[in-house]
Amino acid sequence: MSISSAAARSVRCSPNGVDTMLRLHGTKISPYYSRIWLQAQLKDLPLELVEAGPDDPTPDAMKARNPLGKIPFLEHDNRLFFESEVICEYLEDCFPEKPLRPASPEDRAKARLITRTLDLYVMPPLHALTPQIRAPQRDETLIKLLFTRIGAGLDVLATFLDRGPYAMGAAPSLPDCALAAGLWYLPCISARFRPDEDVREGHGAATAYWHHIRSAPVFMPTLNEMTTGYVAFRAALEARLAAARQNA
Ligand SMILES: N[C@@H](CCC(=O)N[C@@H](CS)C(=O)NCC(=O)O)C(=O)O
Repeated sequence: MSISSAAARSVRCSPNGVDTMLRLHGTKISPYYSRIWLQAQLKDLPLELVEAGPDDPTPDAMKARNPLGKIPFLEHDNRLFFESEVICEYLEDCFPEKPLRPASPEDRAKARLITRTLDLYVMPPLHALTPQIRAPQRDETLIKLLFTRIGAGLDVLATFLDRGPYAMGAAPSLPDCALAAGLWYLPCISARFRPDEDVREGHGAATAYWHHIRSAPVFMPTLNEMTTGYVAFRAALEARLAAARQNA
């Protein structure tokens, strides 16, 4: 387990008025972890990053404390919070300075709709592809169906991205954190099947949005850091698999 050295500072949580520590457990190549990391950067929250990947062989007592068995999870003032979007909302509630939720109920509903569209209609078919990566015999019919579903999810997302250049208009807000990390992640899986195709292309406003967000100064350095982390992760994974094949 490694802990980001720069970020361990105490912060004040407005509702209970106590100095407290924010620790985010997970890995930067997780789109769910990274949406919270991006949010913390936009809000200037001093978040301590604790590296704990889903396949991390290091025994991790904190990870074992998530009943969902997933990363990310947030440790705040000795309490644990699960599910990335719940954590993002919790942080907005605790730290209302630099709000990343729109002001009106109608716009909040729209912002949440955009994130839910990503979480319910784009990411699940992408994750369903994962077992096929190393399946002894890939199910090409299923793979085709899942790619169609990812595309359909992106097309629906495009209809909700009708403001621009950010999800809710001129300034970055909470759905941008989810979308930047989620759209960044798509080819990490999809390119394992279709290396010459970028699934983010050909989806109207969703594609235009991706082109904007990937080079927006507030997101680009972090997305680049995620890419560096992903390249290192893949290299280590391939080395581990090669060693296992040799020993078999
Ligand atoms: N809905 C969850 C999804 C989190 C998730 O799927 N995390 C993955 C890593 S990206 C994980 O922990 N997978 C391990 C597992 O499912 O066993 C969230 O938003 O936090």
